[in-house]
Amino acid sequence: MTANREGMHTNLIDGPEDDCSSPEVRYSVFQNPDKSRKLFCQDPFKVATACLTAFCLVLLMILVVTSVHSGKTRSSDQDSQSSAAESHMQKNCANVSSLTEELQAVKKEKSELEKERTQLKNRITELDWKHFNGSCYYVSEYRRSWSDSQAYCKRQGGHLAIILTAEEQTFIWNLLPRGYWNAYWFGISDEKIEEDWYWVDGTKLVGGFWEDGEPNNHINEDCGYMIKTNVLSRVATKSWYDAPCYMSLPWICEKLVSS
Ligand SMILES: *[C@@H]1O[C@H](CO)[C@@H](O)[C@H](O)[C@H]1NC(C)=O
Ligand SMILES: *[C@@H]1O[C@H](CO)[C@@H](O)[C@H](O)[C@H]1NC(C)=O
Ligand SMILES: [Ca+2]
Repeated sequence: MTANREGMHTNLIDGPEDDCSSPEVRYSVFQNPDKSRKLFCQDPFKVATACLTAFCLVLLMILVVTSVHSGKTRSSDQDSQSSAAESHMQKNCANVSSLTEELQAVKKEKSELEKERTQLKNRITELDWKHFNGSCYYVSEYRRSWSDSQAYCKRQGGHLAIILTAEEQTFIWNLLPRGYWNAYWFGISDEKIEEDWYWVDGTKLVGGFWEDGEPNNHINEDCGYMIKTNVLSRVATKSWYDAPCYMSLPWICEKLVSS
């Protein structure tokens, strides 16, 4: 078998009987095209090379065609992808605009609810105002400085309470809860001129319901408050003290009854 192969090999290379067998001829083919006839019958390498070249060309063409085709396919994939992305974007835009509308509606509803809440709050606040002789009085639950308390009362359409009669003083005092030292700002101060007490409406104090020994300006005290303690012997008409205006205390507002 080996011998046989070797024989074939020898045959192929040497070419047995024809004149193609000369090595000179074989290798001169490349340099001399005139000897084409001889070339043709001759070299099996040549034929193989030609075949391989042809085959290669075909392969190359197939490759090119395939790659062009697949390129096209890919770009059409990209097209469909991008159009899908586009429609997705359109959907999202539609979503955004519908959400924007919804947001607008919710905002409107929110502002209406806030309005309603304010009205309800006002009505509840109205219930906190107690009526006496043409005025309504409000006792706060929170604490503020004297001027912040006055600002609060002003926002409610009133002012810190101005107390002109013993009946009015007693009515207000009866609204207050008892406590260890329950103190409430009302509308009097001597901030401008020491010991010249004025009401918040600019009128001068006449008389008043001070505790004995008050006001004493003990630690530069320019604002008036009244107390209602746990001591039952204390009375409404001797309940006023002075205190530093920056102190945080609850307060009493007064406003005219609106007819
Ligand atoms: C938003 O888009 C998604 C799909 O993209 C859809 O299911 C949903 O219902 C849309 N929402 C609105 C509010 O349009
Ligand atoms: C009731 O109000 C009027 C008008 O403000 C006032 O003149 C009068 O003194 C007040 N009466 C009492 C008891 O406070
Ligand atoms: Ca004072």
